[in-house]
Amino acid sequence: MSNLLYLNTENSHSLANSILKPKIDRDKIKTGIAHIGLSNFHRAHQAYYIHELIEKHDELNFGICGIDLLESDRKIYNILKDQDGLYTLVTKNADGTQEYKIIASIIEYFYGPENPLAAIERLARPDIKIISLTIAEDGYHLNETTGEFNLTHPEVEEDSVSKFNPKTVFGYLTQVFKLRKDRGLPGCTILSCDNIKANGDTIKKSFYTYVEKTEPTLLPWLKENTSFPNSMVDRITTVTSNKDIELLKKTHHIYDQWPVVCEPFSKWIIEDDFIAGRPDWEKVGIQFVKKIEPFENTKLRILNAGHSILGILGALNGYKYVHEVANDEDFILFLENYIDTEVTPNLKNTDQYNLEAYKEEVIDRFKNPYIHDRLSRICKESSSKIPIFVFPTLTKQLSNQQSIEYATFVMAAWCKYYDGIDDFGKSFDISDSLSNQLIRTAALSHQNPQLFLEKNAIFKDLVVHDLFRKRFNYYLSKLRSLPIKECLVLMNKKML
Ligand code: CS2
Repeated sequence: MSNLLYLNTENSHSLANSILKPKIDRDKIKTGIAHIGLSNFHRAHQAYYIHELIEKHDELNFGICGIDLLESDRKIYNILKDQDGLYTLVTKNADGTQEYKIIASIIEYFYGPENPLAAIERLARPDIKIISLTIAEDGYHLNETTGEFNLTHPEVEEDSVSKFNPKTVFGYLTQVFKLRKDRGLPGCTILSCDNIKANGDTIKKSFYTYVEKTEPTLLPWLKENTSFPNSMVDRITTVTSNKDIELLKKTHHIYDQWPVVCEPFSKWIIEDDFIAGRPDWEKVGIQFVKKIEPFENTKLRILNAGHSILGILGALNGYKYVHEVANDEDFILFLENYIDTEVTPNLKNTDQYNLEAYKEEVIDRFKNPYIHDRLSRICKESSSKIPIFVFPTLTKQLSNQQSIEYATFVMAAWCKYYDGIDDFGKSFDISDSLSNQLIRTAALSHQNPQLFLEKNAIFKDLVVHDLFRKRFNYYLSKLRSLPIKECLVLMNKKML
């Protein structure tokens, strides 16, 4: 393709005006945030907000230093290095229009596996006021049964021995704060941006547990010099496809090796507890609250659970994308019934969220046919998502002696999902760190459905509920004898 521009600083000056090219003088930006985990989500969310703040409000003190810690992050690290941290954010609207913007807020990047000490040294410098994280649900290493930090996880154990070549975020942060303390430097805020319950409290508790075991004399200093606000993050961000890369070449003559594709909706609510200061995020629409809990519960139990439910049920029917499932009335009616009957009775309307309106908005977002959000993304690592997104609803309903029918049906469908085959006989891939165990126990459940519940520690206390066990057996036997679509039609008519 002629006059194709490789995305980097030099070429960004000659970009066509149609692609909202950055109106930012990057030389003037100072780093104030280090972000661990340069996921698509981070690039569509926090890095976007910081970009807006720099571009529209001249905030120059909170540029981002990106730090990747996983082997699997090598590719994005290399690409960002190649492209001077620039990438294109493609927002796909529900009416088929698209907006493009080159994001310029990531100004430094480090790759832990290549040079852990360089990453530790960078994080220890006092210009960094916030260390934020998107390390995904499984990056927190929580014990599947107790929900507490898993000190016996192999990587955690390894980190406590080989301290200067850490694998986990806990190993890194310990060395970072040890350096800050020894050098008489100030602490900073640790801001979790993952979809886990009380994400700030969780990382704090896990980190303290790790430090207590490995570096106990650091703990009192940490308690004085760090803060851990809870936050609720929201923007559907999909897996980038080759088509997205090609389209950018065609429409804008840009070769961006990894653009990010997301929906127009974006929200971020944070508890205002930043020990070393923060940007004026309110200017770009970020909200600050005293207690995150009602906002977080609503989002995790409606949006994220809704996603997982459409993902699991849809995969059994051979669907590939969220919008396909969300535009199928039988599936969406089931989801609405689940939300109305079993989720919203345990949530509160807030100034921010009218639950009925929130549900409708979420379903409209799922229906956006242009973002092509894959079910495989949604179902990936379900074993660390379902306990956060669905179990609280089940537990609440059980303790209030209210309906558990829809949630239990979903659990039975989740078991069937690990048979790995849809109702048309086509197999699909399963990607989960517990996949061996889940597949094995799903196979055992053909003889005895209870084995799926009993042999997967994630079900914890749910297993003791006779009613849950009975209904699980019942729905699993139905799902193994009827196609999912037929089951849903009957469920929706209350005839199953
Ligand atoms: C999804 C989330 O991973 C998942 O299962 O539900 O990534 C979801 O798209 C985001 O939380 C939206 O804010």
